[in-house]
Amino acid sequence: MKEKWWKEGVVYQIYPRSFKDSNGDGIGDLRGIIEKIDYIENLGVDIIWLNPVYKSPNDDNGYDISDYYNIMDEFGTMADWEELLDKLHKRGIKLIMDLVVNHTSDEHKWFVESRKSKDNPYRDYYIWRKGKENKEDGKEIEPNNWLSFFSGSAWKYDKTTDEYFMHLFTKKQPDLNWENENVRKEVYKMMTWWLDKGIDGFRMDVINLISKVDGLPDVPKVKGEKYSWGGDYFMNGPKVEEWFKEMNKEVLSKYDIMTVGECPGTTPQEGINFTAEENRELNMIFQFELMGIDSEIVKWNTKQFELKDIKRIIKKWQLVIEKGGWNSNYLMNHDQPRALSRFGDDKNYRKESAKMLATFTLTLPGTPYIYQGEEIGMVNVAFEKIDDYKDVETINYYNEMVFDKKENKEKIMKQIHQMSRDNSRTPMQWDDTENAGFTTGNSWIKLNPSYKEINVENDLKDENSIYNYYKKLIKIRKENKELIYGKYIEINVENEKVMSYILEKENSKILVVINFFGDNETLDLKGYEKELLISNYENSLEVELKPYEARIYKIK
Ligand code: ISL
Ligand code: CA
Repeated sequence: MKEKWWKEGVVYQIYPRSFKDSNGDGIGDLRGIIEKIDYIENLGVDIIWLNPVYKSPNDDNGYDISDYYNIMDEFGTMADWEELLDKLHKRGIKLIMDLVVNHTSDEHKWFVESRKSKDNPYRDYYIWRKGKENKEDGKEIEPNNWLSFFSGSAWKYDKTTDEYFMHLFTKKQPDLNWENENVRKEVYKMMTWWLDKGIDGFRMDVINLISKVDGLPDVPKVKGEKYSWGGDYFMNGPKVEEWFKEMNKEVLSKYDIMTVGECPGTTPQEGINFTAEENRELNMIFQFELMGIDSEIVKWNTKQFELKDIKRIIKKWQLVIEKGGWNSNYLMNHDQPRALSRFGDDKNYRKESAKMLATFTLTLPGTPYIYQGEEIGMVNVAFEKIDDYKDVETINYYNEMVFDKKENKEKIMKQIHQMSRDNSRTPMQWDDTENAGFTTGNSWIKLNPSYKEINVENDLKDENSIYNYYKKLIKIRKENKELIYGKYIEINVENEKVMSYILEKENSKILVVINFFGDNETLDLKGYEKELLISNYENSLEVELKPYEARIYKIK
C-alpha cells in the first residue's frame, strides 16, 4: 500500500462560527483560530478542515456562498486568512478548505443574473424548469415531486420568468447546473485559485449530488406526502465519475493535496470507484452508514443502535481499502449530534465513553477526523425554546411538524434535543468563565451550560482527561503504523457488546478491544501474548472489561 501524508494524518475539524471569537461580536472568527493554534498543535493533529469561511448571507451558516473569492465579513479578512494559513504551515499543520459547489447562494452574482431572464448568459448555470399541471385539479405544481433535504419541495417558483429553480437544500441554495461546461470551468478556476494560495486540499460538500438523472422524473409517491425523497435520482448520478475525473485532470492532479468527498448514500462499491488510486478521482469520501444506525427512515425517528450494525458496516467498508481506495473515520461533525451523547453515556460514564469512542475512531484503517470539542467530551444541549435554535434544518423541521402537520410539540422538541445539528454547533468551551471564554459579547447561539464542568482549561490540567487521552492515542497511532496501514481482522465477531479487532502489518499486530456499553463484560484474551499500550481505565483486569472500557495492545 502506498504511503501518503493524508493517510497518516489526523484531521481536526473547525467550525469557525463556534470556535473562538476574537473581537467580542459573539461570532467565532479567523483571528480566534489563530489565537488557538498552540492548543491545536499541542493535541498533535496534522490537518485542519475548516468549514466554509467565504462570503455568505448565512442562510445555512456559510454553505450558501455568494462569493467564492472573498472571506465572510464576520470571520475577518483575506489577510487574516493568509496569516492563519502561514502560521499553520510554520507548525507543519496542513489546511483543507470546504468546497461547496453543488449549489451557491441565491445572492451569488451568477444566480442574480440567472434569474433575470431566460436568455441571460447565466441562465443555464442553474437548473430551471417550467411548472407542470397537476392531473387531479389542473393547477400548476412544481416540475417534479422531489423533497428537499431541509423540508418541503426541492423547487422554488420565481415570478420574473415564471419558472422554478431546483434547490436540494434551502430556498437560498440553488443547485448549479454541472451539465453546463462553463459552470465546471468556473469551479475549476476557483479551485485552482485557492490551491495556488497554498491550501492543502478540499473537503467537498455533497459532491456526489452534482449529477442529476436525465429528465428529472418524479419519484414514486410516498402515501399522504406531497413530496418524496428522490435520492436515487440525484445521488451518485450518471455523470458523477466523469466529472470527478475531469476535475482531477484539470485541477487536483497538479498538486500534492488531499481530497475528501462528502458522499451521502454511497455504497462501498461506489466508494471504491471514487477513491481507488488508478481511477484518479478523489482520495477518500465521507460515507454515512454509521450515521444511520440509530434512526429509522428519517434521522429524527431515533432508536437504540446495535453493535452488530457497527461491526457489519466497519467490516464491509474495509473492502474499499483492499481494492486500492481509502476510508475516512468519524463519529460526528457539524451536521451531527455530539457522538458522546449519541453512542456513549454522557451522564454516568462521560469520560470513559468519550475515550472509548476516541479509541474506536483512531484505530480503524482510514483517516480519522476529530470535531472541535469532541476531544474534551462536549455533550448535546437541550434548549427549551425553539427560538434558541439557529439551524435552518432544525427550524424548518419544527415548523413543518408543529404547524403544518400538527404534531405534538413536546415530542418534536425531544427529537430536536437528540438530533439537531445545533448540538454540535454550540460554542467551544474554553474555560468556566462567562460564555466559556468563547466570547466577551453575546454569543450568536447560546452556550451549553455544561461548560462550568466541561472545558479545555480543566482538561489541560488533568493528566487523565479526555483531551490527554486523545493526545496519547494520536501519538500511539503515529508510533504504530499497523494502525494506519494494517489489515483489519475482526475477532469475536458474534459478541454483541464487545468489539475487538487486530490490525496486522507485515506480521506485526495490534489488538483493540472495546466494550461499547455500560455493563461489565468478560472476554478471554489469554491466547495472546501482549503488552498494553493504553486503556481508559487505570487498572485493567485480564478478563473483565469495565463499562465502556477500551484497550489497545501490542501483540508480541
Ligand atoms: O445535515 C444533515 C442531516 O442532518 C445531512 O443530511 C446534510 O444535509 C448533508 O450531509 C449535507 O451536508 C452538507 O451540505 C449541506 C450543509 O447544510 C451541511 O452543513 C453540509 O455539511 C448543504 O450545503
Ligand atoms: Ca468575532
